[in-house]
Amino acid sequence: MYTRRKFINTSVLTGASLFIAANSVAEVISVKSDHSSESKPVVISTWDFGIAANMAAWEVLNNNGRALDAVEKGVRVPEADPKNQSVGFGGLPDRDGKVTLDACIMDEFGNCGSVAGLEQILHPVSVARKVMEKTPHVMLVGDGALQFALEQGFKKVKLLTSESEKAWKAWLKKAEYKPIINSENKSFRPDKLPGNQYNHDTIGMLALDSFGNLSGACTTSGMAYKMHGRVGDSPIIGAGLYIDNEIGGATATGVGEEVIRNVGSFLVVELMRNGYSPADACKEAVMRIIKKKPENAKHIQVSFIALNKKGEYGSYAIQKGFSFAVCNAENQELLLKGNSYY
Ligand code: SD4
Repeated sequence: MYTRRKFINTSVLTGASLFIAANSVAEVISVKSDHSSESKPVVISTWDFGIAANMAAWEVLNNNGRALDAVEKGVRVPEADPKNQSVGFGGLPDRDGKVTLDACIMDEFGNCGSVAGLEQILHPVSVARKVMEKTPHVMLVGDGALQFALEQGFKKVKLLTSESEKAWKAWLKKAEYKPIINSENKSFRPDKLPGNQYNHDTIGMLALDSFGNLSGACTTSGMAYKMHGRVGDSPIIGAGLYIDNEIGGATATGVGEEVIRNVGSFLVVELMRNGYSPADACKEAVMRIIKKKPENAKHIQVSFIALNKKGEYGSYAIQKGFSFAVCNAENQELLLKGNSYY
């Protein structure tokens, strides 16, 4: 079992590729494409912060736990991290200064739960799971979601950190809603903005457990400075996340409106049903978005990751700089650089 961090450029089709992730041990790794060989259990998740989240999920998977428990445990890590300004605690607020959270979860039986516009609760994914398990509904929003969370014993917390409040106050000076391309590539990031606020957004996680069952979760504070009440793709089953235990799962990050318009994650799973590999399915879903609005697509980021029933995985993004983390018995801290259109 290896625990050293690895960073692979999956755009290289043959031969060895060498990448050095910050504070990590460099390794030379040979990869053939954006798919893995078959393996289970396995967990994958979006962006660099997926490494820490995967490791929490791995504790469950490695003890023959259920994929559903793994994804919930995994995404709670970035939800609780105040330094991460795109998920949960410390998330950037909407234009009115309110941190509103969106999350969903889906299991191997097609059960799912979701919350949108939830305020003052640290772990929206766990509220989403309660919606799934304790109500006859799939989705609760706003005050109703908060009321339900409190009834279930969740406690109110202040989600707006001083750093995120400072960033919002700086934004208020111009108050222009201009989503900035999410990327781990620093060249996309305006220099003057504080913190790491535009590095990445949203954790989407997919897991295949040792019983061969799939589950997924997705959680976010949504697009920074959105209108109060705006809901993105992340809590919408079929858009931000979809699981079909016969086929595979997919999840999305990026400009949620485009993902919703194309029912992105459902599309990726259906493409896999029709024989596409996870990477090719993600690519086709991204191409659908680009084809519909080529001019718009130049300026936005959308990325998908997918995992199939065999444990093969892949990703595709509009813009470069998308990364996703993979954790299995061979590697606990693998970071893959996703292929992209631009
Ligand atoms: C949303 N998809 O609210 C989320 C945010 C995101 O990169 O992932 N941004 O639209």
